[in-house]
Amino acid sequence: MKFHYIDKIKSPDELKRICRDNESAKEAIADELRKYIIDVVTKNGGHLASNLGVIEITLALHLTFCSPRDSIVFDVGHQCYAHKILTGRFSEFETLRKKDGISGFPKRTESEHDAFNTGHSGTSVSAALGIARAKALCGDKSKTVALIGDGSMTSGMVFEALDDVGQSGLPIIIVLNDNSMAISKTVGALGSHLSRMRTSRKYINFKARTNDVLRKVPKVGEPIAKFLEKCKNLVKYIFVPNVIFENMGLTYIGTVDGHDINALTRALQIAGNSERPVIIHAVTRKGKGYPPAENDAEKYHGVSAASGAKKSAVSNSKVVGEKLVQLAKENEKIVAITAAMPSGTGLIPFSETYPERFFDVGIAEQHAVTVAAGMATHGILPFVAVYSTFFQRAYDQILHDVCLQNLPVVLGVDRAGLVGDDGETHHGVYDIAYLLTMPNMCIMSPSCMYELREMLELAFRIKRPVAVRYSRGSLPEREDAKPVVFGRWETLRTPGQITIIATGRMVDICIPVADNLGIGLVNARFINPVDYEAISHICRSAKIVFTVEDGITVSGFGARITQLLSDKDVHVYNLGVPSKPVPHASVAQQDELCGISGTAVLRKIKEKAALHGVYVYDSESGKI
Ligand SMILES: Cc1ncc(C[n+]2csc(CCOP(=O)(O)OP(=O)(O)O)c2C)c(N)n1
Repeated sequence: MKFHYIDKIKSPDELKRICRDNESAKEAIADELRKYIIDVVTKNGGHLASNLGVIEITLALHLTFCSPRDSIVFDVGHQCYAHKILTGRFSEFETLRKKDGISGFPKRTESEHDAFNTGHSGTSVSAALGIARAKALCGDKSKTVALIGDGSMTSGMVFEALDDVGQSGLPIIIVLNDNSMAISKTVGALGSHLSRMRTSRKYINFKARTNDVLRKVPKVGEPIAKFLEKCKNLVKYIFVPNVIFENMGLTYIGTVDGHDINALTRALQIAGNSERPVIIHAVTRKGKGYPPAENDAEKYHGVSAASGAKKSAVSNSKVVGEKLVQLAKENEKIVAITAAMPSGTGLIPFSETYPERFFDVGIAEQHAVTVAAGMATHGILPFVAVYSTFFQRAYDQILHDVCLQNLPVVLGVDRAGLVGDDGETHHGVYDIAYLLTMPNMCIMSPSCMYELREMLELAFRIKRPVAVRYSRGSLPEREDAKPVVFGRWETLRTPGQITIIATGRMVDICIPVADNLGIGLVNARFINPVDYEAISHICRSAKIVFTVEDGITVSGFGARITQLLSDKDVHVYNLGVPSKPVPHASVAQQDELCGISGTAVLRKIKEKAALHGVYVYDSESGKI
């Protein structure tokens, strides 16, 4: 692609210089950024609509402030592409989300302009306040800005942060990017409040114009205008729905057209000169400048590589959603809860079939779990569908509100395991480790679609806390799968001197390995409770046991098996995700990196077999 400006911008200073010399350059740069982002995201996959919506805000931020001295914190961070391009990463942007390429989220290790690593919603205001507090302690007068969407504003942590911002009085600047969308439409009372503010603000502007007109009326006009001026605050509080931010101690500026660079720059300058916390309410259009994304911002929130649109293969989430509709038909107590991700978690069919039994609570995973617990105390059977990585937020709620009370809440732990190009903030590799610490928690781990469906059914029957963890994408259909029985594993290849115990997605990877080497393979369908009978059967012949999981090995499933076999004369090796961040790449590349791809598992087994003097026959190479 050919550009006139953006390929030459190596830093925000360069951007400022170009725009100082040429007033019309700003709009041209915005256009070029849009074209470049659409081009790369269509090829590599990534977040499209959100990034197109914040191009003018990003330009205004860099034209007004001096990054990296002034800190810009991106909430979620999925909308940082224009920022990356403008801060010296123009060429690298081609490698977006590719192995060894640049990340789709802010990374402090990638650039000094990335003030704080993000990926999960609702952290920016707390992080910005932390940065501002540190600066205040060090006498540093530079500015701190948080850019946050209206969807992320619904996160509980943001309310905690605003409470603290208000009491701190520190001059942080919050830019609220209000496009009235999270991934889907923003839900909740705050969303409605913002939408009322959008319309009421027009009223205030109208009021100001009325004053101007009145002043021009001879004799009576001036006194009436003055009276209205005095009543300004009164008028505001009568006609504007309660301005929540001002009541919390922040100065509110809004609404501002979020695609008008000059208006944004003016608002940011005013905010930058303030000694107090300020919130700028910018109204934007998600997907701006790309009609398909403007018209269907949900579909274009995240797009897959090459096709430019989401894949249509039958995903685990879709299968879960369909099964849930069927189960809900048979049992009217079943309800479904999502934390702002009805489409990603496959719950759209449920929401359409049973709207009165479907609850989207906003980006509020902690709340989703406790609300489910409350419902469960009154005979309801809630299904809470959340991505594994976001359930991390609800550790205490799962433990304190669900497990200690042994309540029948079913957690649909979606995107469990490695997730690929979103990278380290999005992997679902911790859930086994943290769920294993919880009393009463049953953890099911399907290896194929049949098990996934059966486990969901079982989960509602056993009336206790249950987590069904399923990977991103699609599990295989396995024709020979045996019926699922609570707490029982499935023997796939007869245990011998060497046996693999694999779970979830790893089972399919291990089948060819076991066949190739002629060794045992057991499908650990239940991570808790474990199948003691199967373990003792394995131990009768085993010299070496390999556990394989797509979760962290520290405190994971394998660690549990190692503990259980500690008094047995058997060598146990845990294969899984190491306890360090796994960078963005494809899932296959990440499997390889973590040593859980088919070839890596095979390599490891041969190496350990040789070490312990156990002979294996490699049917592929024909060698012992
Ligand atoms: C804790 C958490 N839950 C869910 C998500 C998934 N997620 C990513 S972006 C997004 C919507 C964010 O909406 P908003 O902040 O309004 O930003 P926009 O995309 O509209 O610019 C959600 C729910 C997340 N990143 N973090």
